[in-house]
Amino acid sequence: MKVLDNLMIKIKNGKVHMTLIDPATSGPEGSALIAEQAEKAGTDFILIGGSTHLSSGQMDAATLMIKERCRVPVIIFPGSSSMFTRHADAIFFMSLLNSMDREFIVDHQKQASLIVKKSGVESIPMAYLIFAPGMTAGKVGKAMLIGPDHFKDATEYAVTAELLGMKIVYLEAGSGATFPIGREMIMKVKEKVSIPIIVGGGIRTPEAARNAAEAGADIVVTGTVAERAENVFETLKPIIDSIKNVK
Ligand code: 1GP
Repeated sequence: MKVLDNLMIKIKNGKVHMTLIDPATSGPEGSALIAEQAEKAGTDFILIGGSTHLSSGQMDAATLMIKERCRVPVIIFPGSSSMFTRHADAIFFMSLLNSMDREFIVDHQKQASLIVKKSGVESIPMAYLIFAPGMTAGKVGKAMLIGPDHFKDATEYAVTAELLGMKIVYLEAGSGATFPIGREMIMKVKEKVSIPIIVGGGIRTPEAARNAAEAGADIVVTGTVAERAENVFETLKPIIDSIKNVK
């Protein structure tokens, strides 16, 4: 089954959790370890990537190790055109709609397009919106950060994504954000779009994850919390359980 079909079925049946692993932080071995524990804790998908530049060789090495250790589908979450591996199950072919620089809206995508198409790796069109505080993703992606009460901007971008045919919209506060995207923001965006919403950045507790899910996030992403955890399973299990109970 295609990754997007699988994801849509999961979304119909409840909330979805994705674990973001950045091989630039964890290395191939560490990435595989996190993935294995995250799978045990009930994560639905592994996202591999981040804002730090990685070569396709580094992406290959980490993805192959992850796939040796767990069966959860692996989706590339690229920060640049070279962050691709044919060993992944899918790629979020994404555009940072609120970037000031066309590089992140369409140029990296253009550079990677022929390789991605030829590889046969499933491509999932996704809009990426970066909110304050934005962190490294906001700086690297030269984002015009969406403020906590800029509801109109956020909903307009999200509806634009839907009308352009994108399958998912990702609301990003930035990895390691001091505060996650607020409830009201998620609710306002959810009200206006019918494509699934991913929320991530700064979610470190079961309460924060449940908040995002209750407000309307279909998919909740956590990254840093697992990278920093002494025990990845013990840390992720309550976070994942907290969203799985939300209807
Ligand atoms: C970053 O939204 C993800 O792209 C995850 O953020 O690392 O803060 O969990 P955290």
